[in-house]
Amino acid sequence: MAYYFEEPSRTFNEYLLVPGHTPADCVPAAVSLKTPLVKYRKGEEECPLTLSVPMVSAIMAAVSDDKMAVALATEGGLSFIYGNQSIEDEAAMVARVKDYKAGFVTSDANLSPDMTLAEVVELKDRYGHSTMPVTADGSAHGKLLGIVTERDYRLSRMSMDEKVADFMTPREKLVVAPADTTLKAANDIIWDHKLNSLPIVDADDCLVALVFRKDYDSHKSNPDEMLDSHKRYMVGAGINSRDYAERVPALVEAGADVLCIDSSEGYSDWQKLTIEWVREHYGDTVKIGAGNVVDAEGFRFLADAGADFVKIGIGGGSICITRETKGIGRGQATATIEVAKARDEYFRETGVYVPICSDGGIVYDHHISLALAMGADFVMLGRYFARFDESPSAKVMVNGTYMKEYWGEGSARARNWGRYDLGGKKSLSFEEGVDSYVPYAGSLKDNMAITLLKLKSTMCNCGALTIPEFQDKAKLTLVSATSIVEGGAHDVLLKDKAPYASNTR
Ligand code: RVP
Repeated sequence: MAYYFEEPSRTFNEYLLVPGHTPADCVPAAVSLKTPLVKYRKGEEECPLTLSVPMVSAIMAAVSDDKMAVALATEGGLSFIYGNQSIEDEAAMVARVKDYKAGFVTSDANLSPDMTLAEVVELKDRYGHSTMPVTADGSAHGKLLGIVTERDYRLSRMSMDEKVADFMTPREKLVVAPADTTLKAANDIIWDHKLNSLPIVDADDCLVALVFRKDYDSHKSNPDEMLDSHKRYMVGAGINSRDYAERVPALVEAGADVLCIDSSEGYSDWQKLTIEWVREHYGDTVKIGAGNVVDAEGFRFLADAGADFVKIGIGGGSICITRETKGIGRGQATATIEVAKARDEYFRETGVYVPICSDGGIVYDHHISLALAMGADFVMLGRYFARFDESPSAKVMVNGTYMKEYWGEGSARARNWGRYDLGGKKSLSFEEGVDSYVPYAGSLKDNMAITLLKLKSTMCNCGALTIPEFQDKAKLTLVSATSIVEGGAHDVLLKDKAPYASNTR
């Protein structure tokens, strides 16, 4: 006979935190959000990899590329570069994060000398940059021939057919600096020569990067930055349970700090074999997470297999339709609570603490607080990060509002069938995700600042200054359907919804 769980499958929306006593010294500024990313012998040794803030970005093409990874590592979280691309492309993205030097910008709007003024204006509108390098082949790292800024052309006086070569500031008039220049030295040159930007060139006079005067203040170091022992940004990478023998070495070589097997359902021999292969070839030096699971059995299987962390969640992602198509999954709150209990039991038995990550289904900022209170060590988010400037997807205007595109890895658009594959004929694949828009929300930095402040404030309400203390002290209650109504604004006429506030008047 089938096994029946006693508890219904519940979501974050069905829970609330009940405040505890807040001591006078328990203020948001005193809260630490540090949390373990990989397993360790708690009480005996330090966790070898700790996140400064408990947020990682999803292993998705619409979310985690090198640009997102740099932005998130700067704020203390970590991105897992998506694995649904060629091994070379994924390794190159990882390498770009490791090579990234704060303040050294690889130009995304570049000109070649035979382009016209019309094309310059078009590129300026598209990228919003007024400084564009001119290289022999029009690429970001071609031989530097000059620079075009708004000072080089006058739209009212010049023909739109005029060639870049005829109005650019040529190479011989530019101040440049060599590739090994530090950010401090670059800024000194900018100040000494009263420049707005400084091209950095290699020994062959090819463009490496640009340093901008306006960025000077924004590159002072951030105490939460996720840096490795060489002061490079840290980055994770997604792998699958098929081509790991080729993909893992390439990612390790490129400098990935941690890997994660990306699968919609991780309680399988395929994951065990993948972890075993990594252990056989790299011992414990390569850290690897596994998942996703939604119950204690699944957790125990992956922990025993040697996973460095375990990811929780099936069917709760905003773009995920796995529960509808296959009838499998579990409410994210219930899954997190049960797996957290299994993690604690495993620790009591073995002395090894295997961190768990609640993945998917975070809609409101307070869902992050709930997931952590329920025992998650960190959370993985897709929709949340997809809304920001730094996500790889296109920003588009839909019905007068800016949106970002966001699609599931199981959608026809991503064609990441491997994530959902259980072997057998590829032609039998079906969709488990959708293609969608999410409202554009601006910069990652601004949004994370608010999210993290809310989290710290909630922790203080519960009398906690650290995440382990929060998990220990949290008191959670289920909510009734009617109390959910009570929890929002109710029985008032909201001003921005009222007829007189409508902009049609
Ligand atoms: P969300 O943050 O709710 O957007 O969820 C993101 C998560 O959804 C991912 O980390 C992944 O586990 C899951 N996902 C990604 N693609 C799909 C799909 O197409 N079904 N699901």
